Amino acid sequence: MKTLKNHDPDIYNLIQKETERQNYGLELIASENFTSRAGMEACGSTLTNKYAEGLPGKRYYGGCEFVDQIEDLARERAKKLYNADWVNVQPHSGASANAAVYLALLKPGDTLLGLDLSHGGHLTHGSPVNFSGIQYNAKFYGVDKETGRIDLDSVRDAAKKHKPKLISIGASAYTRDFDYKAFRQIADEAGALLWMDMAHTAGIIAAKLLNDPLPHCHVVTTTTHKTLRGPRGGMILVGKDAENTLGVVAPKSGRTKKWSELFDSGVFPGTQGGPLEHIIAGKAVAYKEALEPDFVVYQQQVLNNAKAMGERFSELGYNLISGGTDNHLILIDLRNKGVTGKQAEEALGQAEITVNKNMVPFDTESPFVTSGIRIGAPAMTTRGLKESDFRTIAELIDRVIQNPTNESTIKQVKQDVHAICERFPLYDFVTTA
Ligand code: DSN
Repeated sequence: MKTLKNHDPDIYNLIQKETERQNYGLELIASENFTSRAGMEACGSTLTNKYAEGLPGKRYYGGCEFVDQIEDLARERAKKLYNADWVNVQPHSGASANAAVYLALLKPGDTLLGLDLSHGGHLTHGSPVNFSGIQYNAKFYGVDKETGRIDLDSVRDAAKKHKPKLISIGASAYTRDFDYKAFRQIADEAGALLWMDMAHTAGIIAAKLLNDPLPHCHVVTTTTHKTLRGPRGGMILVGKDAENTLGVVAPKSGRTKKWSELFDSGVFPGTQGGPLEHIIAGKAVAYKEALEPDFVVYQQQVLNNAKAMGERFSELGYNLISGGTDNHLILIDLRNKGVTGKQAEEALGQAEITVNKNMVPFDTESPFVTSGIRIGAPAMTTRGLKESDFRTIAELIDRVIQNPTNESTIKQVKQDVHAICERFPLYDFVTTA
């Protein structure tokens, strides 16, 4: 970044500091990861200069011959990765992908049914502070108080009671897999459409280590930067069966349209303008990487690491929601440890361990304070850590949580954190200490 260093030292220096923060800290936010240098080069390329509203071959601007090929490659690779019939790689984020799906499928006031945010759901699945809860009539299902798992009978009851037009699956803090076939049966019984937001688990699903939503859902959305390990962005997919067996009537023309056409127009012109072709190129790089056999090895290690960390926390007397994990994250209820999620997040931050405070099901604290923390394995697994390292991480976190205001403990843990980070360098261009 020599040019940036000379041209704008303020921004250059702050980027350096952030790179060092990433390199010398334990990154355990479940939704973060480290994308490849190749992907970052694509994202930092001349493609950022190009307007390309529309789709490959059907643009509203000239000069799109190369970005068309890039976006086509991205689409083909994503379809291969998920065995999808159709994909749109233009959403700027997961929230944008979800907005396009809502616009395509619902009218304002229509009812949707999703997982409660405080039980692990997501803001865009109907939270009252988000457009999805403001614009639509959002109803929720939750997890069972005893098991911490989604109880399908209660989902069925909620679907019968509320008669939603759309049922969403997907979560940002749920540690178990989903039974898509059973959800589809519930949706069919209620006359609802079924949508999976697989943002958190997209990489694990691509590696076929979790159930596949595409054969059962009418539409699937995701981000590209979490377990999938690409650049920040979103994507919408339709599975082969969904596309072939279902037709819908578009409200204006009355013509039978494919689902994909509705979602394409939900993205543009519905909710976005020009696509970010530089990011789409970065996504294409990530899909290529995800199609390599090594990616499955990585995802299996993520699962092994999350499990090992969860087991060590349980041995140390921590209360894991649902008792453990099937995926990349664990959710800990800290109430028996006498600290809130906010206190834990702050104390761990001082030791350069980055986690996020998180609501736990049936939480007694506000969303700003919370009773829990969410801890994920994807980012540190990318750096090469294995099960024994994640058990050590659980022990470091425990030391801080037992002594959240003890400066000497925090200092010692920070030294141990740096020692781990030095054993597993992030990017080879990080040169300063
Ligand atoms: N903010 C993301 C997460 O942390 O799960 C979801 O959008």
